[in-house]
Amino acid sequence: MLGGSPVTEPVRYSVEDGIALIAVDNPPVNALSQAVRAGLDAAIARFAEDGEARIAVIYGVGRTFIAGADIREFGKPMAEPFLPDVINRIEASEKPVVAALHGTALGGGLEVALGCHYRVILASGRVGLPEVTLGILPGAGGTQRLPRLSGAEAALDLITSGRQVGAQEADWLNIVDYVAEGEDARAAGLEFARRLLVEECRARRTGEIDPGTKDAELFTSWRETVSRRARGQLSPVVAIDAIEAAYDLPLADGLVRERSLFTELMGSDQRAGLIHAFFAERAVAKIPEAGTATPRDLARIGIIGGGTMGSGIAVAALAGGLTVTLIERDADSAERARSLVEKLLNDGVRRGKMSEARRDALLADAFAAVTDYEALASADLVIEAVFEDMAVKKEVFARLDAVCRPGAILATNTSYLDVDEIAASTSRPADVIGFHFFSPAHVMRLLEVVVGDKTSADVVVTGFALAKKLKKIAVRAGVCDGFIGNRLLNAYRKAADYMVEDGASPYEIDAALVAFGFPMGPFAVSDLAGLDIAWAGRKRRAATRDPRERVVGVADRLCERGWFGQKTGRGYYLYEEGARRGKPDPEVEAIIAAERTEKGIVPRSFDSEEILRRYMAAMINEAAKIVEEGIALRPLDVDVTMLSGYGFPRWRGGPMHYADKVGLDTILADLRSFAEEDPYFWTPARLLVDLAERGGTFADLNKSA
Ligand code: TC6
Repeated sequence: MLGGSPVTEPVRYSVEDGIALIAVDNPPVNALSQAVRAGLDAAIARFAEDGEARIAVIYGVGRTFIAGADIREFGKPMAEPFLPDVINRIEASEKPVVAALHGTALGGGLEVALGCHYRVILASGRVGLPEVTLGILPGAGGTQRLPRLSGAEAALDLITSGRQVGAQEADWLNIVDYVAEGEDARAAGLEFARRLLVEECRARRTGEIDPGTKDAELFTSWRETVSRRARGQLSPVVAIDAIEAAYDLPLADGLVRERSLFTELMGSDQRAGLIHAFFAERAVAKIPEAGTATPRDLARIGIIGGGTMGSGIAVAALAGGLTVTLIERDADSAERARSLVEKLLNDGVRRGKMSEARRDALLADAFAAVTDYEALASADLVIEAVFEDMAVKKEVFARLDAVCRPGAILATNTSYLDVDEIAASTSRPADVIGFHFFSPAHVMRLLEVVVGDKTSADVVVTGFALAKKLKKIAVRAGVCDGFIGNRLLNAYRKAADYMVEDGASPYEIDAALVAFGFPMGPFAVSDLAGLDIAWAGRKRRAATRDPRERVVGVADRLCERGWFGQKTGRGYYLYEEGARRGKPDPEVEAIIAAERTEKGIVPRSFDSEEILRRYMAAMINEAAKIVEEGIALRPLDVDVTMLSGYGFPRWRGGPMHYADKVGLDTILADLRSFAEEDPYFWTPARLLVDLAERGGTFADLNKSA
């Protein structure tokens, strides 16, 4: 423990050379719990009374300054003292108060700093107001003080995006006064305070700065841009109203306006959905193997196959600090893979994610594309990303089994195939696992870690360690056709196909789902992914298909014409030369009409509400089966899969969170009524029936798991 007597447990007060040191010590991230707020309040009161202290420094103990409000308190009644009042009292101090920032000063943490009179930050520090990503807005003066320091444009940018900025940018934006070298925020704060004392600097209140005249056009254009970008999410748009109040109202009234908008958002379903997503993304790492096994070393990895997927994985691995050896079948293919990797790295340089020097060093020292499997003899992990065919995969695994060292992990990137069957074809099934990446693999955040019957616990935890290195979110999945994500996709795609055959157009369905918040509808997604991939899957499954299953032939008819989606210029949509957005295609509608006629189906109309109910019921029902079978550990694992891999609108929290909100009894009633037409597809999952009948929720299962 650092010196000083406790004010309340997580905040300590001490004095050194006339400088009051106010230490916030609330691991892991110094969140502003009620005890921290009370502690800060008491510390500032004590500082006011303390004749010995002429200036105060607030700093964070541990890895960060204050990372924001305590999110666990959201949704519960708020307890005094309220953060805005604490910050107002800090700002009102007659003697100067300095914030010494390090780590990530976020949300309420940055708002505390903005209420201080001076700010110093370590060069490695970052700041941001990420509240909109949690469905709220900075509710402790951030929307009023940031524009006063940085101007309207910067405040609009930072607050509506929630993006973090590094120390240097924070300095340019006038958010901080000084960037200090070193690793010690306390020391930097002390040194800065000493300078301020020498220069006889006084308390300097952000709230007293004149924000200047409002540029009404700027606000109009930001409203347009942000409404478009937010696509149904409220908080970024509402945050603009709060920022505008900084120009329309005096500080005190602006703060009241900000608080009222904050309170409104705090009560919203979107806030509940986004907070659920935040905690679910962290909870997915809590897996049974976590406490029982240690990850294996991961430095050198091999990748088999340098297509879109293999090269994307290579780039993600290089960016994560791993050495990559990529194997292709011949020299030309290896050269093509190398060019692809180079192109993706160049894209990273262009977008400012990587320096040219780093790219060059990675290509020269950390990457090789070769043809000889022997190059993998010392690899810690090999990920196979070849053609989705069991025989091809088994052949690759046999070769890996022969060349890889004992203890090397052999992973398949299959998106549907049986990981246990692949593992059984090797002499080391305990070392075999599925790592299902999503395309483009260097961008998409999801990694399904598919655990086979024989996969050992340390291989599983290594999968999670790999995801962390690659800045991805790992979700543990069991073995079944499609694991969590693609199995769900299969189910809701079928529901969409059934609606098409019964009378809806693919364009109506896509429009309904875009209105719900998905970036694209399922038919546009199919066009993007390539209809040929799903066609191959249907052919593979045809022999084992249950005769009771309803089969829609529309996609086959398109594929038979060579219409595979965007890449061929035609799929469900028609793509003009080079266009990424398609247009509805009357010929597709004619093909659908012919299919209906052939089956004697009289088309009926579907409104967007029915489209949504059927689509979501299919998704939720399959998800319930996935949880019931233990393929997903908990409902929240399904939510994270859909949020980070399938474009489910984050502010809706994922399908299971959404189901709880709609009510499981409502979903069950829908399923039972749809089951009257097609019991094979719509019969409700046992788990869903059980939960609905006893008034339970998926959230209950998250808590008890
Ligand atoms: C706000 O401030 C509003 C103000 C207005 C008020 C009027 N609260 O992410 P990690 C936990 S809104 C409670 O794995 P990292 C987290 O759940 C808030 N708990 O670590 C995890 O717990 P577990 C604005 C929190 O090093 C543990 O800490 N602030 C909070 O990868 C470690 O977290 C934000 O939105 C919190 N605020 O990243 C910041 N934050 O171990 C949100 C974290 O039991 N936080 N925890 O699973 C972050 O972005 C990141 O956590 C990080 C650290 C960058 C601070």
